[in-house]
Amino acid sequence: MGLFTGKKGLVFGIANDHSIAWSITQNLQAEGADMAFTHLPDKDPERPRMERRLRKLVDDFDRFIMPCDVTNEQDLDAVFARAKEEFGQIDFVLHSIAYAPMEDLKGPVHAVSRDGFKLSMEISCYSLISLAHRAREIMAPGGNILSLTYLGGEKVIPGYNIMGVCKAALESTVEYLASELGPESFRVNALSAGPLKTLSSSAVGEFDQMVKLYSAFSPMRRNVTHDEVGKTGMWLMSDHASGVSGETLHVDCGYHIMGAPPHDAHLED
Ligand code: 0WD
Repeated sequence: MGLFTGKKGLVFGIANDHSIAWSITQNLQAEGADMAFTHLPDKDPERPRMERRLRKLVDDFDRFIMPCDVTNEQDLDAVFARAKEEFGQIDFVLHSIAYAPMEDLKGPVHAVSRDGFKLSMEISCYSLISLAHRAREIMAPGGNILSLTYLGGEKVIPGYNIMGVCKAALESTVEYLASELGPESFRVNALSAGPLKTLSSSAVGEFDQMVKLYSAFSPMRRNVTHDEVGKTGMWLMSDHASGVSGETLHVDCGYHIMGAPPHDAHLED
């Protein structure tokens, strides 16, 4: 019997096999979770690239797959209506979504466009609110929501720019949602992952430099792995973490505690 035997949930944000949501999904599946997945709607229905990539990964075990652009209310309503139909109630929602237009992400923050700011906040932060609002209607007692964040929401990480502002808002949102949904027995948490090579992170400036910094600065003198983030994400959503809510849990080999480089840090190549 697995930690997720009999548990049902929705996963938002698998773009491909490098996605953090995929690492968490693999661990959920190994523990017996029953899941449905969404992908970004394909622009060309003749060539459904996003759907195909997701299907390749989850085809053997998904309950259903649906397109969902989180900026589209109808898409969101359709996913939750289908989840209610298929599952009755759900036990967890994984929110692993972020976006900023490239020209705004490149920074500086003071030059971000009004439209770029709105879209980045809408997809990277408001989407959690819109998922939570719908999820609570069909969540089983003890259910929970997990979102993904990064240290750039707490401290200035050069190159992270507008996404840092979005993550600060997201982490605050996690706390307000946890406070509001707690009396209904629901938990809301964030996992703050160290830098991992994915589609999204390849758009963030100085990503390779960040990975080097983690290896040199973090207490464990290495960067975190996809599987470590996957395991901890699964754990946070499991009943083993039933007393944890409103938390931003760092899974970053301890990097976030450092205020200055360790004595043995070598930053050269
Ligand atoms: O180093 C990293 N990779 C870290 C990522 C460190 C710490 C946190 N994170 C966060 C990201 O900010 C994000 O919130 O983890 C989350 C997942 O990111 P990921 O796994 O690094 O990236 P990726 O595999 O690209 O998944 C993010 C997905 C999108 O992928 P693409 O690359 O196609 O934009 O977010 C989804 C989409 O699947 N997404 C949307 N979903 C629905 N509606 C939308 C949208 N409008 N926009 C993006």
